[in-house]
Amino acid sequence: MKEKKIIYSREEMFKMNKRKLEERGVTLEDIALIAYKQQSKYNPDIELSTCLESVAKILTYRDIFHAVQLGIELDVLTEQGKLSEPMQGILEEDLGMFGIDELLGLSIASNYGVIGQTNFGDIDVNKPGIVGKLNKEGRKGKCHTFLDDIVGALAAAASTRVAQIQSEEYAEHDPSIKQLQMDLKQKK
Ligand SMILES: [Ca+2]
Repeated sequence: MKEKKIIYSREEMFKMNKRKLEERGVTLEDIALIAYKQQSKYNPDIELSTCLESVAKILTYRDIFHAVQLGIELDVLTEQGKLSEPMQGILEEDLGMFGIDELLGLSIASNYGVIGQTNFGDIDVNKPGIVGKLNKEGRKGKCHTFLDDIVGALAAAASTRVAQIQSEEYAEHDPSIKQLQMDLKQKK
């Protein structure tokens, strides 16, 4: 039997994630916009491009790749009526008491600690931008049971990552912190 490719490089995982999200009507810019809106409340001088960069980075991680691919696959199979009962009906109806979709989202956001989880909760409740759009589409025949949580979690992760980078930059500008000087060239 011919061996199947199941391990992908980070660049391949990024491209596959981007394509899969786009096939389901979500661009990386849509996700970055939510992260930007969330984070600019605390850091008014952040830029959308920084958020977009974070979204792209997050989409290269293996754990996140598996969560994105699995969640979207389940949505697509549900839309095609290919699951068996009881899951076909539960996912088709986006049963509120189901919760495994939120759990998958939470597993993505948890890569960025408690703040990542809190930011995911905020997006889950308020449904900004593309998350709200997916939610509405879900009530009109499309199945976005997993996708809305995946997208919300990616935005939360990106937003938290931007906050972490900002804190790091802020710390570097603190005059009370002495920078480590490592001149590697002189030490042979
Ligand atoms: Ca959902």
